[in-house]
Amino acid sequence: MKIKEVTVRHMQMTLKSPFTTSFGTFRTKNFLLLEVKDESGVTGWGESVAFDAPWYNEETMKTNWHMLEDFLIPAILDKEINHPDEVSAIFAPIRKNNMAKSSIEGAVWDIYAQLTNQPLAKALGGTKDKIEVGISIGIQNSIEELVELVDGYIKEGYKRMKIKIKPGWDVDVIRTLRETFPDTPFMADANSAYTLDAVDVFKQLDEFDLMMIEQPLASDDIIDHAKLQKEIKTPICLDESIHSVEDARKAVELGSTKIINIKIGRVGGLTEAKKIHDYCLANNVPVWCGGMLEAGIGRAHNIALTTLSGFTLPGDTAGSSRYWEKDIIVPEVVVKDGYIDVPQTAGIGYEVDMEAVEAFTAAKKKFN
Ligand code: OSB
Ligand code: MG
Repeated sequence: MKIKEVTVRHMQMTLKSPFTTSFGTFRTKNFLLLEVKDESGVTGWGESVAFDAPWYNEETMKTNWHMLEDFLIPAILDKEINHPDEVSAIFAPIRKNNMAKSSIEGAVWDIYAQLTNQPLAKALGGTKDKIEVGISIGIQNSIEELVELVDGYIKEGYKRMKIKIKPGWDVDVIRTLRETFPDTPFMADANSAYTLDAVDVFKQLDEFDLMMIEQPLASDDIIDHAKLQKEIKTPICLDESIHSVEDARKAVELGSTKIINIKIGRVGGLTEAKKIHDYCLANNVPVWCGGMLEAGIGRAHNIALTTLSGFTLPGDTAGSSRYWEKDIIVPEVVVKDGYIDVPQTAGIGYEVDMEAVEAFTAAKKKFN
């Protein structure tokens, strides 16, 4: 294939309810959506998971636009591409900016799956026809409100509850949840809110049979995580610290992580995500697919990736209605009894709702 045209859109979609992590609150999501056309007119879609502020990592929607316009799109236009794996090689001279790279790489995978007439999940080597999903629950105003939310999500069928924690919203919260819901699989995500000084907090959390604790320490650390893991029983799962299969190998070898949260954008695309999956499968490290409050395109890519056999733990890919009044794909992603059915048509397997896309477009630019 040869990429002939890329349309970049600045999208603006308001979340149904605010989502609060230890680093801030999301209300409206600003992100980039990419429509990529090849020489035969086939269209692939990609979504950047960079937020509008550099809280989660250093990228933003605007740095992504800059990288796409000035480096990534020029690097890929008119190049002969036989397989999407070649995209990461084309982008290799450009350091980091993984979410920007991933947005275009995902669209190339979508085109490749359509050209080879298979679902994206199959093109990636996935084997499942439904995936098991959990839900990530932000910091609330009170424990009572959190208990009520959890109760609702259990009734909706979600397979595990991920609870965001931060200093002052941790041990008491998790204790109450464990007492109220003795059999529910829970995990906690700190988004780097602690240092090793807080080792006692994690020793206390050890009592509540959490599946794992996600990214307790600094986003650029794998040394202190290894020290913390030696002190506690609950498995540590790294999110922010892992940007590549090499990062994954080093963290696993050091004992910094026993489980890995794979986010396609954070690691620079589906090809690298697959490499991390393969490494972890070979080394008995369970993985699951993280989320970045995606709209439908990003969600579809996450679903396809999760069909790989090493994704043995429920991910964060909840249904569209958990985030949006109206998503940009048809049908929307639906969770039934804790599972999402994997679409069986070629490409990402969902139709793009162009009317919705236009309605949420704040700006767009075509490159060819
Ligand atoms: O750390 O996994 C995270 C949302 C925004 C930024 C970081 C994270 C999250 C989530 C939500 O946990 C996952 C989702 O529902 O998409
Ligand atoms: Mg996380």
